[in-house]
Amino acid sequence: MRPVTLFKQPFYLVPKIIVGLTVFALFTGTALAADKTVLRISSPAVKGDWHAEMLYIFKERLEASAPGEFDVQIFLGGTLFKQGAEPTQMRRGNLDMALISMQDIAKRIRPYSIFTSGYLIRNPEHQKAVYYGPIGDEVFSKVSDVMEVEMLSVAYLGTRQLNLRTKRNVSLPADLKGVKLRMPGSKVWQLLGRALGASPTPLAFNEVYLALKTGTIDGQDNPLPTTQKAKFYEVTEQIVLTSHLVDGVFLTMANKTWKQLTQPQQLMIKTAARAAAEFNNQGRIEDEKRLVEFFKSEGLLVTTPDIDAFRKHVQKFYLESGLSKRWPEGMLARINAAAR
Ligand code: KDO
Repeated sequence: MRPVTLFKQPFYLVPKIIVGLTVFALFTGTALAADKTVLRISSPAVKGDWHAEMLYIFKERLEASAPGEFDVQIFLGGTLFKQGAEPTQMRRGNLDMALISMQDIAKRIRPYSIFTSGYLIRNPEHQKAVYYGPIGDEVFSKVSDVMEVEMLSVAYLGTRQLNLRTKRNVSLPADLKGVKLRMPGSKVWQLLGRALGASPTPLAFNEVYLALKTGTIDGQDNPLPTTQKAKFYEVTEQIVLTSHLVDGVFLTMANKTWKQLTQPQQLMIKTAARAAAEFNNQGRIEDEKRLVEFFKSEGLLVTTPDIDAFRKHVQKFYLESGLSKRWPEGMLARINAAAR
């Protein structure tokens, strides 16, 4: 009787086959992953904020339109690179994509500080008219030449409003005298803080919550959806609806990465980037309509100052600042006249 031997061979073979298949799958899997173009995106945005969520829409759309070609990896909260470092990291070849701002761009291309002025862009539609028209064509090509970054789409970041740690009567810019207002860390941002009448202090976005909580700053400015998603309302008492900057961020790709792609791939990336921005815009605009009620329900005081007085003060401040002397000839009129 040799029944056992009957099963010997299959039992030996099964583990071998499994090991063999696993090794094969691992190798082919690795090969497939290696074939994909990895696109790493960095942003200080917090999870749940619209411009963070739009990155997942970008990933979804791109990976669906080019199955197996791309592996989009998203890093939020400034965990990969800190706020403001993205353009340099893209130029150095350490990062493929980022959301960058005109304030980032104005650090390298000084005349573009014009796009960072308060009370200039009027609303999200005007913003699109500016950047998806002849002005945008000119700006995008200059940014590509100077900063080695391809501008893919513009996303409405929202309209920036003041958010104060303790209640204060704010009707005019003079009422902000001495208020330690956190602004992001670059010269043009600091100028905006001064133009509003406050004492600006630079701080990275991801440190703002703690600074508000501990009282190292008196306030911050951001669009309402960000003030909600970053939970700044938990550590502040008032929102002042100054509406001082219709803000935007640009989804961008390092030229180093861009140039390695085929034309059809570039087209798919632009299409996905535009769709992602549109998703952001719709969500954010809706949120801005409903959030005043939300903040009130959370116990915050929401006030509206004399916006005309703020507008006049801020515009005069920019025109009289040294920055405006470098603005491109005729650009102010072109921006004001931009329409779709
Ligand atoms: C901020 O630091 O206040 C700011 O709103 C500036 C924007 O340009 C952008 O960097 C944004 O932060 C981040 O994406 C976080 O929302």
